[in-house]
Amino acid sequence: MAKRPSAAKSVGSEIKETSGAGGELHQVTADPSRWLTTNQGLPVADDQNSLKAGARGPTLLEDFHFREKITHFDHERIPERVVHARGYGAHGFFQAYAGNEDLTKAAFLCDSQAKTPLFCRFSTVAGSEGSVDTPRDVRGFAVKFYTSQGNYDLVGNNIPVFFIQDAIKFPDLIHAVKPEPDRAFPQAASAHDTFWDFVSLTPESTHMLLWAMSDRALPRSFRMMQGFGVHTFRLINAKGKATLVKFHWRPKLGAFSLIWDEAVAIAGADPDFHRRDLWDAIQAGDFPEWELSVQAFDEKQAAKFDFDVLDPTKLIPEEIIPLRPLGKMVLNRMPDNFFAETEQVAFCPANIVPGIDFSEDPLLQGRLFSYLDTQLSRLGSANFQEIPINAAKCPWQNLQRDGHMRMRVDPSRTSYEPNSLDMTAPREAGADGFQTFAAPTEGTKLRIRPESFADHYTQAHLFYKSMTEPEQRHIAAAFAFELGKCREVKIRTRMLGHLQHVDAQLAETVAAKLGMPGQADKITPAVPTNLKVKPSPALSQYRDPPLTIAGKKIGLLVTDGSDAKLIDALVKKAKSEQANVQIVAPAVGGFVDSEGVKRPADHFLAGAPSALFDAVVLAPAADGVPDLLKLAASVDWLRMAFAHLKIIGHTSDAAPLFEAAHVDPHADDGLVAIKNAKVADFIAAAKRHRIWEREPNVR
Ligand code: HDE
Repeated sequence: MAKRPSAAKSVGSEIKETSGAGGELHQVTADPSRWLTTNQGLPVADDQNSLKAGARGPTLLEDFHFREKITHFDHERIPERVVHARGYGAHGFFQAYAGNEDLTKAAFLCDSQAKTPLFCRFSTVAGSEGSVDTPRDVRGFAVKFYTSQGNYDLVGNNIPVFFIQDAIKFPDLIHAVKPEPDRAFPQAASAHDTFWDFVSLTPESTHMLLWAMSDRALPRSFRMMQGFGVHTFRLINAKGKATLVKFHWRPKLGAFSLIWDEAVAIAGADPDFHRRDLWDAIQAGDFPEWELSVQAFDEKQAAKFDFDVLDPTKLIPEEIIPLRPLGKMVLNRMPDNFFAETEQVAFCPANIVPGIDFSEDPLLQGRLFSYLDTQLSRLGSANFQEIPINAAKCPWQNLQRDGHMRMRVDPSRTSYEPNSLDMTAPREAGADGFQTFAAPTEGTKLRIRPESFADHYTQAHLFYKSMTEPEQRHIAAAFAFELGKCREVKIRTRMLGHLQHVDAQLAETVAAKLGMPGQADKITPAVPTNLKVKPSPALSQYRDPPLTIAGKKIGLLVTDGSDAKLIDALVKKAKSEQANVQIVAPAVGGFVDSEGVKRPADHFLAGAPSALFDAVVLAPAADGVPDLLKLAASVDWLRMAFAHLKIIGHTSDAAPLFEAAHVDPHADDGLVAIKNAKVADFIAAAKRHRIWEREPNVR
């Protein structure tokens, strides 16, 4: 055992500043040359046994070390977020492109030389902190920029619209989707009566429901997810000119999704699928990137749209207002401590900088209140902004004082303004500070929804119409699944009534899948659907997907005797395309390849269903196949890869597995024979991601 220094030397712990593009955070380093101490710095002699009255006697109250240790443990948990409880974050930076000054004076969007540190947290909405990563759900996409003018938080989602138009309905929406309060289930699922009861009585949610039932609610990876600011915001330039904008994040790897059956399998095989994916990528130096863009428009253009830009259930088709790139975000460092950073980070849409301003969207207006309020109870003190992950990285000073857990020591005699005693006290910045854009407002107090928010179906129709056939199939299947989980018939018939106004064919398909044709309620919309609305092809994920396997995982099934040349060729080729090969062997101890070399495995077969991979290769040795055939997991591996429409590479020795799984190795061009370790055809095919044409035959 290492010799420790004298007790006198071991008192206290060292504070070190960690650096990195993610910024500076206070981090306490564990120093192996120092003793374990109490919180007071007292070296602890024995951390194995509590202090007792006699070897078999009761523990003594005097045992201050035991009491301190257990008391701290008893208070280790804080309330989880009321929504977005399950999340995962990373540090990174933002770098603006040159030439944004016509739109905004925000320093971090104008200085193309600066790398602004940031922290980004992705989340599911409905589930608890301990729920799984892959439920059908909206994903949060929140970014805190530590800018030179203060923290700016862009707190968005991976879907560009929302369920409700007014923040006053948010508690109702969330109460409806969370586990039903009497029975406390289902967890992390919208497929239950109370959710569908609420949304079917809230027609404004129809557009968002189409998105939530689409593959967007099943992202393949945080790294392959778009983000949206949802509301209309304002950008203000140095001349005081305002431009209305919608924010968009686009992932460099492209936007990809899981298939529902796959998401269900993953939930069991790897509940941390998305966290692990982000962790693995960043630890491997494979830093994910997103481009930040805006759709920029003015009030005149807004007035011409056939929807209201203040209505958060509406989007602006990119074909009408194209995306204008502003800069890029790179995530390049995982937090050192999940609780200190990811759990304690507090985002707030009201955290704003000069050059950006709000709009009058009533959902946004409500959010401006809610976040600070919820954080006061979640983080327990008005001083939560002093926690390193929340603290501004530019200097900050004001006259707020005291409160629970105040860390900052303000030395001044005065903490009021105006004062004549301390001329160094902080003063207002005037024109150099944040100035609210002088937007005109109306004068009468009203509890009312504007008429311009009344069309609840046209954009739902627009979305459905803009999807490819497989995307439409998935939407119909998701509605049927979720409504199928509702016990109340009246909820199903009411929802079918709404779907008739979205799209007749969708309504019919869902009714048929539910075995309820002709049972839709008659619903008279306030504004009839404009069926002539022009589709927006940009809304589809699959119409024009990037042909790439960058950032993806290939599962390679091997046995003892598998071809060493093939394995090496696949790993090399995949690497050249920025993809990753993971070896799946019958046992985790590894396997001996055709050249007699013992190699490690990344997974054992029973623990790694093919759902975990984007594409698979079956390369067992002929001798290994009889044993593989005895394992249900190996037949399932192939059967599921086929059912999940994956690209499947195979050697001729794998033929008996195909027979056992009832999969025709020539069924379509997603099944690629690999001969003589030549893997180029397989990799080329894998860039297609999935074979959609296969789907009608397998589902
Ligand atoms: Fe949130 N939301 N939200 N939300 N939201 C929270 O704040 C709220 C909405 C979003 O990773 C809470 O600190 C209201 C839209 C994200 O920590 C809470 C309304 C969008 C996150 C809250 C909305 C979001 C939250 C819970 C309707 C996309 C997670 C914990 C008016 C544009 C941030 C917390 C993180 C979290 C309120 C609707 C995004 C309660 C009242 C629309 C990404 O304050």
